[in-house]
Amino acid sequence: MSKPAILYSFRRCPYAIRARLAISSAGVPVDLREIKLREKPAAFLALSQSGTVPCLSAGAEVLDESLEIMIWALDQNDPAGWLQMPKAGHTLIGECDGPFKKALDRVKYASRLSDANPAQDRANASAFLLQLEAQLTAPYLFGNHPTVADMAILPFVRQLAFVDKIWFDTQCWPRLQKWLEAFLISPSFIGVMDKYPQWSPGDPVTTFPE
Ligand SMILES: N[C@@H](CCC(=O)N[C@@H](CS)C(=O)NCC(=O)O)C(=O)O
Repeated sequence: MSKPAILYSFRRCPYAIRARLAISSAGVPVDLREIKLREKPAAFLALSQSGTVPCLSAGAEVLDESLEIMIWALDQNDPAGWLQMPKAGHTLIGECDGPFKKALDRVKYASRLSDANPAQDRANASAFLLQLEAQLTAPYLFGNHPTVADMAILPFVRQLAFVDKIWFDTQCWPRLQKWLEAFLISPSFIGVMDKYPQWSPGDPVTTFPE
């Protein structure tokens, strides 16, 4: 038996959450190493070119991008059919990771910005959310079952929603609100948000999913 892949992760990071969601759906066991971004372990820095989480080491392969990690897991096993997604899903993920993430960071860290413009930044983030609202004619972005796009994007929508939940909940995007609420109470999401102690070299293996 080959050794399980190692996943360096950080519980609250939306990129790491999407990677854990796919690994959990695939049921491909990995050795999870929870790290702190302010205290990155040497073993992680030696592996990750970008120094970002998630980072997966599988044999000779190192995957430094959350989307690659999702595909790596789902290519091995995809019981829920997350890979059955039209091309438009990749476009949506690209918009999430590009302009939306930029707007999200500006909303989230407004107090740190010298040129903060909360109304404009919220409007920029909302443009993507309204696009999702229009797309959500079924329970998920592309029909009745979730795809990689849902699971890649939801952790970022969650992050924006919780910057100011009252504001988020009072906007006119009912399908988006329902989509997020269903995700937040889903066993898939709850199952990847367990807390793990910070990893140190020599610690016993933490198998994820359990
Ligand atoms: N391109 C990467 C981006 C991951 C990323 O930026 N993760 C953040 C945490 S949410 C990070 O590790 N930042 C490095 C740091 O804060 O030092 C991916 O999709 O996996």
